[in-house]
Amino acid sequence: MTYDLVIGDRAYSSWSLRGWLFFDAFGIPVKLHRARLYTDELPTLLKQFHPAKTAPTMRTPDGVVVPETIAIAEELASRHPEAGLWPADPKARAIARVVSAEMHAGFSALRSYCPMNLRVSYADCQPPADVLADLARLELIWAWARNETASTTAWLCGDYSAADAFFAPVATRIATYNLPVGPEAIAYVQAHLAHPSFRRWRAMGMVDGADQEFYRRDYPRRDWPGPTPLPARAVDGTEAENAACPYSGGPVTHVLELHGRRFGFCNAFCRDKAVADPEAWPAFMAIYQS
Ligand SMILES: N[C@@H](CCC(=O)N[C@@H](CS)C(=O)NCC(=O)O)C(=O)O
Repeated sequence: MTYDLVIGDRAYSSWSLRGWLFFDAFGIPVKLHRARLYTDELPTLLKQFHPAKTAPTMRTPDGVVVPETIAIAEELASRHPEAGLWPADPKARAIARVVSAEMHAGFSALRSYCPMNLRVSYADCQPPADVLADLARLELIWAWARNETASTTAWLCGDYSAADAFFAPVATRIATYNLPVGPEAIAYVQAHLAHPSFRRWRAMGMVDGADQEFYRRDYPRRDWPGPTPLPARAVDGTEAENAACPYSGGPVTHVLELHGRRFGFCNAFCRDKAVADPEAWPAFMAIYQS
């Protein structure tokens, strides 16, 4: 028995990203159930998770249904104290909880004007005053958390904690919409974009279904400001250096090419998420570097 987690489209579902980071970034195994937003997939799937209405929703190995991101974080932290979702130091832990709670309840102007979209980056979105006010508040509480906890890492309260997972989607909004923030906040955004779990989520989000029209904006585009992926591409055929898929060990059915070399995978999604960001996948990089 393991945890189950209902998620929405990876490119767009900011709350799903948070819920998933509580597992992936803290080494807790989970089985995912993905439903496409703006279809009946999510309500249909959630019938098995009564009384949940939103993604993410977790089911614990003993069968308790836990929707609401903050409840998922708290429940996992209680059940897995060794995973370090909250800082061990009492003051840092309190501060991590404060900023997470404010994130869970607030920043509605930023969230509605700049919905998360991991597939694009815009040069400018002309943020209105209420969005700028949300950004100012974010910069204030991020600096406060860092100062109060004397954090010497890239993160808010020492080591990466659930508080940082709560702000990962906000960091991506700053990246996607090129929002005006100071150098400390930009450094924090860059740390998120380079975080291994986040890179894996975004790589999957790049290939996780068609674009959702609701998130389309006509702002001028720029390149994604995170790490530049290695130049892989999907190719036809099944001929590859490796006989078995690096993730499942299954037979090769889909192939990518990287720097003139061919590597195989057991299905299109596994291949395409590696094409999107090869370095995000340690099992793939192990065969690439061997
Ligand atoms: N307060 C909830 C918000 C979750 C939420 O709004 N999730 C969105 C996807 S990002 C959703 O499920 N939307 C579908 C709907 O509301 O019907 C939480 O903290 O988990």
